[in-house]
Amino acid sequence: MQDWQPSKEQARDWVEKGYFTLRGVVSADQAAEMRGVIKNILLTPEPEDVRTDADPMDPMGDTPEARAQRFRKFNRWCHTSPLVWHSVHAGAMAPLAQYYMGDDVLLKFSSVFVKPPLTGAATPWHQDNGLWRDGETEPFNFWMALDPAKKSNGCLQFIPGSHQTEIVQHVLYEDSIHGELPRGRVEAMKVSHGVEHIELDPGDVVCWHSSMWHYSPINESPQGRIGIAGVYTTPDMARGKSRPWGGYPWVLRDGVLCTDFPVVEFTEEGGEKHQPGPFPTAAEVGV
Ligand SMILES: O=C(O)CCC(=O)C(=O)O
Repeated sequence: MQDWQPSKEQARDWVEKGYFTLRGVVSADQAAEMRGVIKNILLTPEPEDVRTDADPMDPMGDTPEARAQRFRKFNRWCHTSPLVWHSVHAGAMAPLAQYYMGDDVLLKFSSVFVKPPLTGAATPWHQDNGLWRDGETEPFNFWMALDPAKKSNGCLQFIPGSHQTEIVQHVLYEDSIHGELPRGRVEAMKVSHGVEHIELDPGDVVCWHSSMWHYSPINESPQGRIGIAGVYTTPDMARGKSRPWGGYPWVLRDGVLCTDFPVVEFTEEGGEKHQPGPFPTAAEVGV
């Protein structure tokens, strides 16, 4: 595995803005292959049998509307696809994982964000650690575009510098699809810090701190916007926590890339357990 170093600009953005972008982490052809694998799953009949789980943070019920919502996201899927796993999470992104997390790295979470043409739902403003509710600020988060991700089809938006805030209590509004940052605070942060649209081409990546405030709007365009995300953590952070979203696959062990497939999961237990409870409603906390 090759070493990786941020450019001066990336290093500065990481500290000051809380995120940076990288171009062409995988080729456009590799991105197209991965998109094909994901579309095969989306287009397979009875997709509820093949891992289109509800967001585990807030199960959305089993009504037809709720099932349709699940298409916005496959949770914890990337390590079950050998192509995606070896190309990205334990592939092109592993040198960055080593640079930021050290020689022992686990994948805490992975998702596919589907955001289909014309119907793709918004992801509300949130901090990833505001959804995890485990107090962790150190994991390293990334999102790779497989389709072009542009303003027109609902690219990610970030509030630069918002990674320096505390982990804010996330709440539910009547129309929330999962916990979200209090809407009044988001409006105030947008005014004080501004918002940046993260436009990416297939194979480009954005990386961010776990406390970063981010969002994506609905997709009103005819262009779909598939992207894959991952969160890296370490055995030290994972140890002693129950892992409510399932096991954490090993990515690097003693600096060596884990090439096993199926993946090998970190299994050590002990210490304090973490099991997130329900989010309070906005009315309950008065926001
Ligand atoms: O793809 C999106 O629209 C949302 C992604 C996101 O919020 C995340 O990966 O944490």
